[in-house]
Amino acid sequence: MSRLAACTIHDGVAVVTIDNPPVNALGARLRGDLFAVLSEVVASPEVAAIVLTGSGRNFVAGADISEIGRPPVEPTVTSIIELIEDCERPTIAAINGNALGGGLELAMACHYRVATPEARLGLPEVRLGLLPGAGGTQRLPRLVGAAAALDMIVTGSEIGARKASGIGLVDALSEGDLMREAIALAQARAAENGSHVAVRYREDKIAAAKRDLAGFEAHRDALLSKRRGLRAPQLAALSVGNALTLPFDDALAAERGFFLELASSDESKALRHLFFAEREAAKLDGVTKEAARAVRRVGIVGAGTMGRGIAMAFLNAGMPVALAETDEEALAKAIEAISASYAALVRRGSLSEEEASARRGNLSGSVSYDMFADCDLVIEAVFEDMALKKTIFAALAAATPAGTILATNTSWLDVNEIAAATDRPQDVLGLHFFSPAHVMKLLEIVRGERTSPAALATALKLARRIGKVPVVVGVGYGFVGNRMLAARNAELERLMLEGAMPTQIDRAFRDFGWPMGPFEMTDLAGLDVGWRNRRAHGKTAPVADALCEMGRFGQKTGRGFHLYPDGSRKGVPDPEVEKLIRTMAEEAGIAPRAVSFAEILERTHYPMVNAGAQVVEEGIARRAADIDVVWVNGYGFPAWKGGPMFWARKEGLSRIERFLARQFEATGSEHFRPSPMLPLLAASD
Ligand code: 3H9
Repeated sequence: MSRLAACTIHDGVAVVTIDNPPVNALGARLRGDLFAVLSEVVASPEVAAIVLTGSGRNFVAGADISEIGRPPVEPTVTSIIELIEDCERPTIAAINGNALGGGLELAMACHYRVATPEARLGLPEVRLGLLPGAGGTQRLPRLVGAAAALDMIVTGSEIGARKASGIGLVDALSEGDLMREAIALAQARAAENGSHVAVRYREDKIAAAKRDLAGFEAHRDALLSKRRGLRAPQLAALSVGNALTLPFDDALAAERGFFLELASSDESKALRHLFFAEREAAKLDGVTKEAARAVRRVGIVGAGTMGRGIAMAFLNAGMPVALAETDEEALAKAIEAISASYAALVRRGSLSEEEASARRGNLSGSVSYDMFADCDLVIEAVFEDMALKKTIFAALAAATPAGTILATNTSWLDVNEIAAATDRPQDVLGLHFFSPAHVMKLLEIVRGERTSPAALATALKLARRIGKVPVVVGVGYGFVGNRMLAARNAELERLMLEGAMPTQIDRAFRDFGWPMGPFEMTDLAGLDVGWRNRRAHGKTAPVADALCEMGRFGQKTGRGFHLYPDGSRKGVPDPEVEKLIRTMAEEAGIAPRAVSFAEILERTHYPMVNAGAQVVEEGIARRAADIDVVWVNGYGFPAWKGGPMFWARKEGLSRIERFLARQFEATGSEHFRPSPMLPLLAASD
């Protein structure tokens, strides 16, 4: 078996290279090889200095996430770090790419760090519900100061090498040949013959932070106030604070204790589940990355809210976009609105004028589909009308050469029927964006019966290029997300009539971890949208319909399920709505009663899970974990609960099944009919 770490000697400098594709994660086998190589090098009298580097695009992407939570296997990352740190000869990390988590901790064990300008550095552990567990919370503040360390560790965000060099994390940037420069630095430092101070002994930045403890605490509290209820950021901040108050080794021991606590927490299990689920969701049997076609220019039909958001998603990724509308006025309005969005970002300082004008320059428009002739992908984003969509697709197929992918942004409709309106269904698929399309991460890629592997490969590759998290789903009313959303919301009207007021229901959802409750969400989106849809399909929702008849369309009219006084965006309970609900309940002969938060959650979330089981049963979702990715990235399901299907297993599938069966027997409502797939989810991913 080949070794995952190897050493070569260059004029007395030992270059130790880590080679553990795909990302050089510090799994048990690599740790064993690295420890063995380093032990030899450190003991060798021939070696004047050591350079540590990675092969490929990564220095080291951190601990092997799949091993976290398992019993530790020697040698640990900490023993490797001690080996490097105790070395009296100069040690240099040559950072050739991502140095993340345990990877950056390894680099900080070295005396010096040289990086390529493209390298990215960070301690993203909190994103996995962890904290840096190999000294990161102690060494980073010693290099960059306590405030900058807090920023990086509590938010988990990475920084580029230039910024890292500005704050003292990197000693030198290598604009040329990294290895040559790292070896030259190693030789120069070795020739100095002086002592090399390990990071753990550098106290000047710690002393500076101690002089302004109040400033540190204020900064910490501001960062934590945005992350209430999450354990990892709290412990991470506490651990950085220990750098100012405890001796190094005591603070290190405390960090270790926090790491072990977090590694077995539900929060971390959920976030690690999502890490792998997102990567699995982007893979498809029989579809290789190589099959993807090049996409140089994207066309969009329909420049309403969705069309504009989709256009911005591509413009933001530096891609040219051609926008089509039915008349010049609507087109001009859309182009103007997109320009105004960029101007607002420039005013706020989050976008440079140069970048804004590059994005505007990439946008063109027309009322004719002729401009789509040189597009590689055209996305239709008009309203949900099957006849209209079919007409558009027939016209698009005629206006574009074979091979141009034709996508619909439909949220509900049958992609196979739309594809059949063209003479090349193999080029047709669904690209379901979520509003606002340039912000929300999720992209449901809807695979039609005849969609070609090449079209799917292209969509998957493109999704990553524009920063989306793709999930491939099958054709079915509402696909995965909206189908489950309908099930989640099916009991809301009934709950209100039984006595749970909108404010109470929203509160129960927020307490669960949703960013907003279902009525706050509807008030934001506008009640009229659902009302129009219900009328079109002969459906009713008595309370919501009555509110619409009163002209209460939500935030935009200042009144919906809640009241929004003086243009406020935060709703307050409205006695008029509560009175209306009580009157309607009385007319329907429903006696009001106290409804608990637990009941609200069971009657909304269990049917949602049940619908999730149904979409797996029907093959619309390939696996339960895909559903979790959909809900966390598209609907605001709390990531630290891992998504609805992960959460359901924790909640107890048999408990959910029993509840549904009881409700189904009592009410006969279809959304309560337990899916036979439900108990099988225990064994699925
Ligand atoms: C840590 O370090 C704790 C320490 O403080 C404690 C030490 C004691 N482990 O994302 P990609 C796999 S916690 C295992 O598609 P990219 C990934 O699953 C860790 N596997 O590539 C995928 O596998 P597959 C802190 C990992 O180029 C493949 O590699 N570090 C790991 O778009 C390619 O991944 C992090 O949180 C890992 N650490 O992005 C960094 N990383 O092909 C996590 C990746 O089978 N990683 N894989 O699906 C990343 O952010 C990105 O992967 C990275 C590359 C930016 C590195």
